[in-house]
Amino acid sequence: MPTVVHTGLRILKKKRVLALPAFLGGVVALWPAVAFALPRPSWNPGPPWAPLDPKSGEMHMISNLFWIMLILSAIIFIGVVGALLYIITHNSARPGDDEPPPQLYGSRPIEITWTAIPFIILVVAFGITVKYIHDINTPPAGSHPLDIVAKGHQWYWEFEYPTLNITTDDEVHVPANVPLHFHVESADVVHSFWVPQLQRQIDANPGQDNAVFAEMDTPGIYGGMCYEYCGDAHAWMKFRMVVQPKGAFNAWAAHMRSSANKPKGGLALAGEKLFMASTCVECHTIDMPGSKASGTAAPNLTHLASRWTIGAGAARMNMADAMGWIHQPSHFKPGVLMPGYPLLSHHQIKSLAAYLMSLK
Ligand code: HEC
Ligand SMILES: [Cu+2]
Repeated sequence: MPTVVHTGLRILKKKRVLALPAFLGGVVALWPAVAFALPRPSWNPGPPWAPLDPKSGEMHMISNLFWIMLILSAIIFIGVVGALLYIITHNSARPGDDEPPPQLYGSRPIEITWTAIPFIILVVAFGITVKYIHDINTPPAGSHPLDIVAKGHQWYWEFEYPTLNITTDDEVHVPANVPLHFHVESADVVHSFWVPQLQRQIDANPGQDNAVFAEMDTPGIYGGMCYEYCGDAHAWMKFRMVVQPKGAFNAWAAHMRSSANKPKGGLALAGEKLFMASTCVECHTIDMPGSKASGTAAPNLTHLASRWTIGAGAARMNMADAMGWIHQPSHFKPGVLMPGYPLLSHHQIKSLAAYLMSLK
């Protein structure tokens, strides 16, 4: 062996050299565990093991299918590895053996057995899968699901309830124990819609109405986001699904239908005037009688301040972040499709933010 290789191997054997890579490897392995163990605000949930904690009829089916397949695979794995170990320990040559062990060729019963067993397993797995796919795609007979359009935009989700006359963004509220029909669409590129605890993942394709049926069983706040890379700010395309008892949901829906708060005076009133006279109205909608703001290229701001975040999770819902957002939204969300307003004075930005914060 050349001396260089020899010395190299000797150095590698010394523990000190391996300590650093081992330490870095440990940090990389622990990182996600620590990150997800840190406390999160209740409105920003989403542990990575969420699919194992289903909270809707549909997710229960998917979860059951996962466990059935896992157990089936585990039985096969243990069977194969067990047989392998048995054969290795019982049939290998021993010291002193001079003949190879007896060889077996062309046994019909064995051939039939090891063809039939996988065939039966696959037929069973196929049958169960087809049944679950069918059940998941079929709303309960005779039910009239509540229609909700979930439309992906670069980079936020728009939610429309055609029968309730509501359009909102970033937060989708749904009643518990009511069948739902999500119409998943896209306004631009391909996105993917998923709340891991509540419904199956599905692509949002432009010009296509992809159906997801689900019925939520436990009120709570559930985290979702876009699961298909869709451009610069993809990682900030978050949303929440708020599952509420029916009464609370109806109250929310009534509030969403009401027109925007009209400031009585002060900064907020100045902000409203400035907003209506600025380019904001080209992209954003504010629902109220005689409103100039009816743009559809951006989130509906009618009840903005009732949400938890600004920019689909990128900034917090408070004065300071609202001001920062108007001044330069790309500071919070690189790539965002809203222009900054660096030429507005501090006072103008403050009044705009005060107006936005009054839109409860
Ligand atoms: C060219 C179109 C355009 C104009 C003009 C525009 N915006 Fe926006 N705005 C957007 C888009 C697109 C988003 C969504 C950004 C995202 O989350 O990716 C947005 C998001 C926002 C949000 C966050 C909404 C939410 O649901 O979290 C606020 C607040 C906002 N804009 C305020 C304003 C104000 C105030 C003005 C005028 C000073 C303005 N915008 C002008 C396109 C625009
Ligand atoms: Cu997306």
